[in-house]
Amino acid sequence: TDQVAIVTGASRGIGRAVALLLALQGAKVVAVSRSEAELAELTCKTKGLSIVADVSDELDAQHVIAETLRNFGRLDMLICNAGVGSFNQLEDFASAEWDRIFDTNVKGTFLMCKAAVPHFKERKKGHIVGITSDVAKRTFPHGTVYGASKFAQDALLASLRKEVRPHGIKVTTIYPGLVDTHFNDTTPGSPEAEKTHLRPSDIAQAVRYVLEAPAHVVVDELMLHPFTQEW
Ligand code: NJP
Repeated sequence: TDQVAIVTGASRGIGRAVALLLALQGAKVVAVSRSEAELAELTCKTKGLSIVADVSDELDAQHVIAETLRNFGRLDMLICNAGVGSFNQLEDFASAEWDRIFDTNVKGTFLMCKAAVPHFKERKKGHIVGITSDVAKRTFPHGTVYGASKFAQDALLASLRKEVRPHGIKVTTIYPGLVDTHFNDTTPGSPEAEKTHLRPSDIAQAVRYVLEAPAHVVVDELMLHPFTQEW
């Protein structure tokens, strides 16, 4: 297809795998992150567009949508994937770390959707896919800040689903368990992680699946875990 997709957090991990798969499927992919060199390398493969932007900055978010429309004339899919996390006992979290996590995971999703929805409404068509986490539906020690951000991101997307459905716009939330990425400063590719974690390509396949649903079907929620993960 010649569909146009924005993928945030595309420089590595899940977002990169989603961008590569959608490009392989024939989509025009707009890859977004703060890392110019990684995006340039990715764009060589996707033959799409890359935009250096911070999703937590309103002007950046607006710029991403405007540049997409200027280049391709339309937007079909917005994949809100950019996210950060860290884990600690509550009293050891710096206040600035709360801001970093909420600004990226919650405000970033809000600002990207806010910028995209008017265009989707105009076309009476569009699909927003949010990559949240299984921790949007469970709690655990050291997960106070990250978990709160993912519950908030999940609530935002669930409310938005009801708000935009009358306008022909689909909202899908994907809840991954452990995925082998650079998340929280980890290094992917260890033999151990192969047994305990999903691969970014597993999430990319899930994104492809929900995007390919026929017009009369919407996948509201999709949760995936490594078979070994108890949660
Ligand atoms: O992590 P990683 P994942 N503006 O670190 C980008 C969720 N998740 O792929 O800006 C724009 O490899 C960053 O790019 P850069 C998780 O919460 C994960 O695992 O260049 N982009 C990079 O491309 C998150 O929502 C696991 O630093 C920003 C990307 O985000 C999503 O999966 C489990 C940005 C992060 O790549 C992708 O994370 C789970 C900003 N302000 C949910 N800040 C897991 N890995 O186990 C960051 O349940 N990025």
